[in-house]
Amino acid sequence: MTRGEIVAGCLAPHPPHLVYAENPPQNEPTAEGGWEQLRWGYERLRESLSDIDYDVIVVLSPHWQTYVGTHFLGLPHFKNLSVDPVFPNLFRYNYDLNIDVELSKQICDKAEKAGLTVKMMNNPDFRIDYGTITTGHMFNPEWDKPMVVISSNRSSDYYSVDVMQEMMMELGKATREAILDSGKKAVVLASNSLSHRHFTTESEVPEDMSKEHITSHAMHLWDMRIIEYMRTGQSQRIIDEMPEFTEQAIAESDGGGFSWLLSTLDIPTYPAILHGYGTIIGTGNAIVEWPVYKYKEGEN
Ligand code: 2X7
Ligand code: FE2
Repeated sequence: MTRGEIVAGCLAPHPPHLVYAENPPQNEPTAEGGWEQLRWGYERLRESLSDIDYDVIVVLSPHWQTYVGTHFLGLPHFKNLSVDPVFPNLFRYNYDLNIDVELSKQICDKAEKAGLTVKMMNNPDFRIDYGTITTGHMFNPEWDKPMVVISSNRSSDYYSVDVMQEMMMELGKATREAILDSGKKAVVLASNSLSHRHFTTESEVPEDMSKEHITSHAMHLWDMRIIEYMRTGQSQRIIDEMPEFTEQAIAESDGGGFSWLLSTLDIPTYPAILHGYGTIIGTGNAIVEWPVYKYKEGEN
């Protein structure tokens, strides 16, 4: 069998406002636009990968929170209504999602062999979280590729960011090895915002962009620092500073996706492409692509 490969990795944030502002037929509420900088960023990401061939999208979402180990969606098909618990006024999305169960199981088995606690999620009535769906929609609005969906084991809450990161580095290695063994071509997505301190009240018109800005200068400085590391191939510095970043910027990297992503990519030293940055209710969000396809992945 030919060796599989990771063709690209992306930071692909999931504020439901992005889907709301797009007005797709699957979402019930309607908007007058908003958050264009980020939505154009997703357009650029999709365009950048439009000629790249791949079989499966692998995503880790911080809003599927599991406290005993890492879980994987384990049935071929999920169809239901997903409602954001905080923003039901913005996100009521009818999803229809296909899962690559074979690859999910392969990653799950590799992770178990590495000593992680894992579980396949086989409940057909399980509601998929809005993080997975928003990232899934913004990355691939046609929903024409199967996905592997990985939960966020909340070890940063239960232990610490350092313990979380160690576990996510292992999960990333297991994910990578399973993809290479599978013979498939995969895109890996970490679904998370950067700085995550948000406003506590919503403006009357949620898409009123005159109200949108970062919550503080300190959050801005952290976001720019991490973006600069990504753009200059300094992934190891991100890993090294992850505990401080996560704690000081209340970053959504607490869910483990960012550490997992960098580990699946083998801590890349080449520059990532920044497709867009913008704030959503004060949080910092970057759309970033690591173009692995330019660097001959899978030949090692
Ligand atoms: O889940 C989110 C998020 N990460 C950031 C901003 C707004 C809403 O939801
Ligand atoms: Fe979130």
